[in-house]
Amino acid sequence: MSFPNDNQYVPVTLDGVPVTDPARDAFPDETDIVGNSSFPAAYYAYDGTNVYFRMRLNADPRFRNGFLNFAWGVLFDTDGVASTYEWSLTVNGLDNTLELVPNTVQIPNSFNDQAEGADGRGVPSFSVPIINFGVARAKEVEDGSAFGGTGNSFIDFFVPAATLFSLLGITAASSLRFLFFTSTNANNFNKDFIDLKGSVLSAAFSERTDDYSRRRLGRRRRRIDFY
Ligand SMILES: [Ca+2]
Ligand SMILES: [Ca+2]
Ligand SMILES: [Ca+2]
Repeated sequence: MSFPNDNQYVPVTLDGVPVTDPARDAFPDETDIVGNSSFPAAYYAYDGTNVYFRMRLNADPRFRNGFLNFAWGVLFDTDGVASTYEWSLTVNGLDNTLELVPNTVQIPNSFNDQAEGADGRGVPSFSVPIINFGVARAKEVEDGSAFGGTGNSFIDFFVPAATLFSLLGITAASSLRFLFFTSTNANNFNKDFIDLKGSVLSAAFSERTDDYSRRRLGRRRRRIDFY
């Protein structure tokens, strides 16, 4: 299984520019999302088979043949109501799994709204072990970004599109918003959030994916896109 090339990832945007995040607003550095308009903080990609996500981190999140005991992930707004998220996709460094969990009891505009899972106890609807960095990996950035004073790293993870689409109840033509985060564990969003404007969840979600395609009309289409 291979990941897209760097130039196949699409920057996640908000207000027409790539999402950003300051260095050293979360500790440790491995949970510190970083980025500016030149070095986007988050990306996605879709190749027709898998949907990929990428986040720029201050420091390398790997430990031995897995990840440190933190969590890195993305919240999805699928229903167009940006004050709530519907699903979380998380690299769970404690269990070394990649998990997709529904947020069945929603608290509007709360950053402490944990994903209950279909069973009400946080059990993922989809969970796969991370073996040999197969579905989640990290690597040093090759674009030279060095927020926080040293070279940064990307964490990359992906899910099969068929799984993501059926669980989230969407299609490749659906509109999504993303909110990337890091945390102490998979059920507690307490480290870093992308681009937290005004401390309101509804203002922190990225633009809808159909806004990306609209803005790209007339431009050369990327090889990997939601459309
Ligand atoms: Ca940060
Ligand atoms: Ca929502
Ligand atoms: Ca909840």
